Amino acid sequence: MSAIDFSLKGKTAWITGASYGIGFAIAQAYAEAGAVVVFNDIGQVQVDRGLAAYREANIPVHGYVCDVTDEKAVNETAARIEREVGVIDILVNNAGIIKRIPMTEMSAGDFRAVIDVDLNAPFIVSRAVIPSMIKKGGGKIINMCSMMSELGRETVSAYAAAKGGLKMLTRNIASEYGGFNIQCNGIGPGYIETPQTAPLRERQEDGSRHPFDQFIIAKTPAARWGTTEDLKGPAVFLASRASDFINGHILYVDGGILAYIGKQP
Ligand code: NAP
Ligand code: GCO
Repeated sequence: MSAIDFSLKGKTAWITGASYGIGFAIAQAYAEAGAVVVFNDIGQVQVDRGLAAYREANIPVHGYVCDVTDEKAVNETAARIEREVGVIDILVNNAGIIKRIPMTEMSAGDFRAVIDVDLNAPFIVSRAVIPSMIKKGGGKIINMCSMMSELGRETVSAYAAAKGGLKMLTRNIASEYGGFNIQCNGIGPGYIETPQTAPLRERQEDGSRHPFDQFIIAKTPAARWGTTEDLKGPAVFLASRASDFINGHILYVDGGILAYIGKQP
């Protein structure tokens, strides 16, 4: 049996919004797997901060300023990456925001802002890279989905709508471009320790755990939050030849949350 090909050697990977957090960890894993790594962030300050962090971690990367919701900027950045680095073989639509507001108190502008980053942007960026992937003979697109691609909860209506839509966009890209040897899959992280979830883990004044923190511990069979390290292997797998016959799949990396009714209080 031939060796299973998890290598990303010779591939160019663009991870959006990867100055820190999950995107940074995936960029690190891809560099370690042999890929040439590209990331973007919304402004020069953020990109410079990211470049410093990558240098600190001894990870070679190319950084670009690009707001993923800006169609013109995305198309120009995709073309620039292709000129300066190479055709994008692997795209990870990682950039995302969340606004935790009860729906009846949320403005339509706030709702649209979340949809813009978490759903419209993966469409815009994927559309910018697919033509060159087709010319090159194939590619990998990985969309950062969520527990909220499957579940709702209070205060995250916009985010759940976006991530549910992103699940179906993933399946549709797989359906429409699978014939061009493009595999489009999603990763659905559980609750991961990053800046995005920091408010849900803040210690209370009496030093006790945040109620939501305790809730997630009870909802997770592993009785812990995930870390960005937990996402590295799944991300490399979905970017590698080892997953060439997987398409339209959302790989939940959630410690078992979706399978578990939760620990009895
Ligand atoms: P994070 O810590 O908030 O980082 C998000 C990144 O996206 C930041 O670098 C941010 O840059 C960037 N970004 C936001 N808007 C952007 C825009 N318009 N253009 C370019 N970059 C933009 O988030 P995370 O926890 O690492 O999550 C990364 C992805 O995984 C997101 O899609 C999130 O929804 C998803 N996810 C997270 C979890 C979790 O538990 N953490 C679980 C499931 C899914 P700036 O800081 O400069 O704005
Ligand atoms: C929340 C959290 C979640 C996580 C993640 C879970 O407020 O419920 O932010 O949405 O970010 O998406 O998979």
